[in-house]
Amino acid sequence: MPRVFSGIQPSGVPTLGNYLGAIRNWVPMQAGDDSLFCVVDLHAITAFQDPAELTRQTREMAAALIACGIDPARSILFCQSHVHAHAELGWIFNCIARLGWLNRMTQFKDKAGKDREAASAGLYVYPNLMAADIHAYHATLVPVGDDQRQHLELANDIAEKFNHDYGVPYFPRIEPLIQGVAARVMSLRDGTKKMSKSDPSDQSRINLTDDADTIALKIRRARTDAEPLPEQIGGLEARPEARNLVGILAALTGTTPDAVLRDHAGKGFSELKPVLIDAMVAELAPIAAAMRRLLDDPGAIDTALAEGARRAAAIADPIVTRAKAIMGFLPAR
Ligand code: AQP
Repeated sequence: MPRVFSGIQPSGVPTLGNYLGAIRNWVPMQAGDDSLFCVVDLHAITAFQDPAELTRQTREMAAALIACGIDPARSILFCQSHVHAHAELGWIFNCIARLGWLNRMTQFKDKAGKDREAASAGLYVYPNLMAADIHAYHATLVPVGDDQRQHLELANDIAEKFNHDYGVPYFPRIEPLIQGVAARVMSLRDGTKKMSKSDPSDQSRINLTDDADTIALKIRRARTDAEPLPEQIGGLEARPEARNLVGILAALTGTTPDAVLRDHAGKGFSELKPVLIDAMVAELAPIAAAMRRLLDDPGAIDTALAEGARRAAAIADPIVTRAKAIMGFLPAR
């Protein structure tokens, strides 16, 4: 069984995009010490986080993962900053990755925006830390949304260069697992932009904590067009918002966009949106309720994360220590 690693930033409330593109796919991959799910708080601070908010959002993210079905007894659920191996291997990888590789990362360009000079250095080297998150466990299977594909290619380039430079096949190749029709859920306001938890507009996304009325309002207001729906997904090529909503409905109902369109061809969004709202509320309401229950006992969340960190460190520490020995660091006594 390959070891699985994936992470999510506590940079806001998890969205429907995080859920359909990543978290939901993690649930069936739980296999004890071979499945690691991480709240990647070191990644979150690549953009400024208010300290009190970071604490709150980290617990909230852990609660969200448990509410979605990640069971701390059937996998390792932990917080990135609690396991020092991540930052240590991240630094080593800063020295392995080439500037030319990082310059090609499209997510940095998107997130840094126009004023690149003002972006944090952490945002720039973020993919190196992400590579360390995975390689610190010799994990080989990484379930992520489509936006992370390029970062995983870089993680493989880093591993290859390390192995080549030191002449040891130490870090294994990793396989991205990008699943399903909702690997990239788009903003409800702009079908060309991905749905993000840190988007300034709350109307652009569905949060896992949104109640039924909020979900209904956001979907009713979601940008669409006045054209009737075609019979096949190819007919939505130039209609990104329409394609997005059809894709979300397909993901929520466990079907394909073409099957959704077979049921709704010739109809408009006034008919599709209520169906979408019902499917979304049915899926998300139990998650929001479970999150609320879990957050009533923050101590229990902290205890689960502490136990997860202890188990994670027991795997990562020897792997990073061995990498340092390969590089010739004088062993610490
Ligand atoms: N819109 C999306 N559709 C499908 N999958 C998505 N993911 C994120 N957005 C979408 C996947 O969710 C996992 C966790 O992502 P992350 O929190 O580590 O960082 P991100 O990709 O930058 O997510 P956000 O929501 O856009 O966060 P912010 O706004 O803080 O940058 C990843 O597997 C990701 O692919």
